[in-house]
Amino acid sequence: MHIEMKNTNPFPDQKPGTSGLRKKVRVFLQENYLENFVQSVFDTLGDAQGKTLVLGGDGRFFNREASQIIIRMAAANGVGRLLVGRGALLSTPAVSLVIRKTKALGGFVLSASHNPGGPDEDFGIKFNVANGGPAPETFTNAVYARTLAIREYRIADLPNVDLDTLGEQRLGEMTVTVIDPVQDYAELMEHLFDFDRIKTALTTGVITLSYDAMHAVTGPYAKRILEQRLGATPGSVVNAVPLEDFGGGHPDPNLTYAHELADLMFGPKPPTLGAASDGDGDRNMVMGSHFFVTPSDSLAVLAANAHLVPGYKKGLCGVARSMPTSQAVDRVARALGIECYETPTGWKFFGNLLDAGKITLCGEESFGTGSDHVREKDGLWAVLFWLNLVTVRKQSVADILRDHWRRFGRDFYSRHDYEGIDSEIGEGIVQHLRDQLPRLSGGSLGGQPVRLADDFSYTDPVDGSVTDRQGIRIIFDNGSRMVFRLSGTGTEGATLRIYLERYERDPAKHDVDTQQALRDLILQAEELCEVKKRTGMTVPTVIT
Ligand code: VG1
Ligand code: CO
Repeated sequence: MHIEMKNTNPFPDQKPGTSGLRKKVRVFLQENYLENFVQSVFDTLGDAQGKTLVLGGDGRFFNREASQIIIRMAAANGVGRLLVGRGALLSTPAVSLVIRKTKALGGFVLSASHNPGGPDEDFGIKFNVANGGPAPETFTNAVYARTLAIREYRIADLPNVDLDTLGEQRLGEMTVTVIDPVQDYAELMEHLFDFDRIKTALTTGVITLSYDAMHAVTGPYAKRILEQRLGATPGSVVNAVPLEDFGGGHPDPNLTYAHELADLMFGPKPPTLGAASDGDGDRNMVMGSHFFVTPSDSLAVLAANAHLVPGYKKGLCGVARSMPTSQAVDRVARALGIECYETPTGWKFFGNLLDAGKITLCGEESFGTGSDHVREKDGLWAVLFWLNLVTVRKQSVADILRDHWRRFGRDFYSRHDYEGIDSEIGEGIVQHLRDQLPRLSGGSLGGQPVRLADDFSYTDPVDGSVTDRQGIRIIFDNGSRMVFRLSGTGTEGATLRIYLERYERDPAKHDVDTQQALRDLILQAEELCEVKKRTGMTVPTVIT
């Protein structure tokens, strides 16, 4: 095997965001762009000699070509064994699982997640470490520093590997094993959930299901598990073939982008459960007949009912949520007498808590839920959890939620996104908010006393690392909150996210429309951050 040392020049823009490096495909297609980043990961890893790595992606445009490049670079960097999903496909939670199961050094996930795909759209790459989770900031910061200094990379002069046939191939000193992307994952799910009971409910028609894979990576997983293994009626899984451009859509499971599913669930004959997942399979949206479950509520319901599911019947050791996620799960944790941790946005912050056995379940408002079974959020896992719950509780999704609110109260919650803002204007909005913190802290807004106004800072309780500037939060005396932050996953300009939350104890008021219930807060938040004045936008791009 001939190893080439190629000269290169650094790119200034390879700082990983909330979840890896995401750029337009045309940026990734620049000569040496991908290679620089991958070599910087190898340089940061240190000795990969003889070690095992995992590689897979969500099937978007450039997934296969990028995989071939990474395979040749892995060979040149001394990797002993590389496990690749067939067709270069692996969902994000499946990568996490395979890393853990094979005790690999880590793995590359090729995905820009919920961002659209295709030649004019987005591509992304993320490195997960030995615990199966996204690399922590110490690692990604070191990779970034390396990308700014890199002068050469190593690549083996080898032909393309056949990625469509299962089994082993020899590549110089390295073994490439093409694995079935679904098998390990399906086995783990069978372990965690009551497959027999769910199967009976599905095959007897007690429960009906529609799952929208959005032409992204979970199609093959959902077909195999939901239809073939659990007996859901053929056709229950729709848009199941992964496409390079996701059929032209945003593979983002929310009411705006998963409108096909939303129309069905709010239509004349909805199934018991409706669900969708994103590009790389780590997000989930759950709906019942004529009912949308907010991700924050979903996390709270899973926590409150976990003991009903085989994999969690011993109870939970603790839970965690990202800071902007609603406080619904906090109420459940209090009732269960367990700890609830509040972390910055991004799954990497849950890793230490999971590894240390401090939490069993965790989640984010952005349609992400997961547990200690892997170190990523897991879309299909959440759907199976819900399937298990509706089977055992013999109630509709809506009734499960209404019961939950009666017991714990309801956290009305919504996120308003303003996309494609000029970056400087976006930064300006956040700075403007920061400037007002001293005035707000201990003061009032719209006549309501403010209990706390700050820019969220997190000290990791396991390793003591501090991450600051994670979002402006304004918390009122009555528990209502507004949070502002800029997205770290976009590839064009800035996206401002405004998160709004109000608690309502009174069951007589639980059926109010969410936007109506949050109206005052929404108006105050818009005025405070001056989003309309500064951007000229009159309405949010997406409301979830
Ligand atoms: C968004 C979400 C965040 C999530 C991240 C990655 O980040 O808000 O909660 O962890 O996407 O999800 P941001 O910085 O744009 O708000 V995924 O499914 O893209 O891996
Ligand atoms: Co994702």
